[in-house]
Amino acid sequence: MSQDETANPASAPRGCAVVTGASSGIGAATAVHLASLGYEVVLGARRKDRLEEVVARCAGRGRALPLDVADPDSVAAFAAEVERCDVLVNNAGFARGTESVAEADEAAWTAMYETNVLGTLRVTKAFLPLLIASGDGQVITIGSVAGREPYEGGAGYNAAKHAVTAMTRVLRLELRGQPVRVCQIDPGMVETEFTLNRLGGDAEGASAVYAGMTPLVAQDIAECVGWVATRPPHVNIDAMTVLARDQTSARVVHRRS
Ligand code: 8X3
Repeated sequence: MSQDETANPASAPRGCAVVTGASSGIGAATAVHLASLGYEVVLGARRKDRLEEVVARCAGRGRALPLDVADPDSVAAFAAEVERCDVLVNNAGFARGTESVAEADEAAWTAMYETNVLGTLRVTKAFLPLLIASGDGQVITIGSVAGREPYEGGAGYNAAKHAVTAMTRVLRLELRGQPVRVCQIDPGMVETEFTLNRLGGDAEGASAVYAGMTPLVAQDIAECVGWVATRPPHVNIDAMTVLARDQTSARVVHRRS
């Protein structure tokens, strides 16, 4: 790819991008954005009906496949349907609960670990051969500020996302000499269904999280993914933390009264 094409990504022919958790939020916005940049996009998620709605916004360059990253058989079946992968966006993940360590719900911890950590591992493992074969593969994992900075009430999610951060860093080391770049993008507060899910559907609680501040939106992170993906092959953006201007660290937020 020439520097000119990099500067004007929409004009460049692209390869194939795989996006997990693509039925909503950051995953959906990323799939649509990568399609707008010219990528053929394979969208994976459990909710096939919602995936199809996202595919309809992918300019004819999207394909929906069922995927539950917490299920090894589902990951294997998903990967078997994909012949080419230049960019893998590991986005599937969630938080559940805000209990203290003393009150920790082990089922919630297990579920978070299963999807955020093992899910990311399974999908990455499944696609590494295609990424290497592409000659310029990229793994872009959506981590979280929670994987960089622990906060009270966040232990289960903090632990899972810190594990993701560790895995990303190890992968980067282990792929030395291979034609695969590895990046982790760590968003802070992004207004999506994330918080509503974390709080078990408590809409009032979820809107209080963003009260008086301006959070990021999914498109902000999608554009970061697109920028990382379209750097020239010799450039590896190792990590990127993206916070709203009002959020100065994981739990320090400026709110207008
Ligand atoms: C989401 C960011 O601050 O809710 O990954 O943990 S936070």
